[in-house]
Amino acid sequence: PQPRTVLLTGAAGGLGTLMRGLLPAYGYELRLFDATPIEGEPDAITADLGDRHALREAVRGVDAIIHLAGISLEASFDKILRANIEGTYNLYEAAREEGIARVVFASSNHAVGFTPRPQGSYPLDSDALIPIGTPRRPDTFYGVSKCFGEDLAQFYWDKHGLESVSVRIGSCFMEPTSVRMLSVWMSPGDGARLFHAALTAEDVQHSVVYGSSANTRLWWDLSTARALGYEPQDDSEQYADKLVAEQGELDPENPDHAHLGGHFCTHPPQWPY
Ligand code: NAI
Ligand code: 15L
Repeated sequence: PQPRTVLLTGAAGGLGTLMRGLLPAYGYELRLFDATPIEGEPDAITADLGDRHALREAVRGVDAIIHLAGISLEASFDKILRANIEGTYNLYEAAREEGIARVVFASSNHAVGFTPRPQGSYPLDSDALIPIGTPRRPDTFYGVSKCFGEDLAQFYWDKHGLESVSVRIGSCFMEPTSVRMLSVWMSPGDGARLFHAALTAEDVQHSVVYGSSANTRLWWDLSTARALGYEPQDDSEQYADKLVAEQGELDPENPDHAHLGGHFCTHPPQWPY
């Protein structure tokens, strides 16, 4: 049966706010969790992922979890360690203790960000698309933390039978704002469709999927997402003329454009940070 009550961590963030708007239409009752208070949501749980007691109470009694909370961009290793590595461990451990059946984990394309960008004319041939099993090549400490989260999800399945879907999200915003995003954009509507599929597909064990719309300029293989029942409805191509006119096509000579992760591979220029 479809899970009914879902804990949404990171509910105050950009993606959390979009999903708060869209997921209730699928019949979910959301319990909200974030370190940042959410205006107009008096029942939201305001707590840090480092607070194991609060996390365990937050998890208690839900049917599933969508885990979005964490640092969503590059940061110092110490910050990433606390929020994304220890925080995701705390979340999984609370889920195990409370017998939660499934976690949908917000991984990122930056887990494979140093993968060379596929070249060729769009749409790419299917054998040019980056497969889900491509070796992981994180482009940041942030990307390393997403690799850790995927491994933790696999470990909790193998060790404890706790199922997960790790979604390597591209860019989920209202509209794409760069030429790179034309390839990796996930419309909010498709994001909700993919989370719904990840919550309801049977026997997912630990599945890893790319999260994007059916973009004409797609770089990766969506077949593991489609295997969950995901049917993307959107394509970023409607934004292509405007973005290409403003920014030009991706430049093979520009290091910011050489890899899947874009400027995450080249930023920040100063080390250490
Ligand atoms: P965001 O930065 O807007 O939201 C993250 C939320 O997590 C914030 O509300 C923040 O308060 C909360 N948070 C951070 N550390 C916390 C902690 N220690 N305890 C409790 N709450 C904490 O990020 P966004 O864009 O909404 O992304 C959500 C998730 O999806 C993140 O895990 C991000 O890495 C992942 N993701 C998002 C993509 C996107 O396109 N929006 C692309 C790829 C991955
Ligand atoms: C991510 O992982 C970030 O959380 C998001 O803010 C975007 O930068 C996205 O990747 C992207 O690659 O565009």
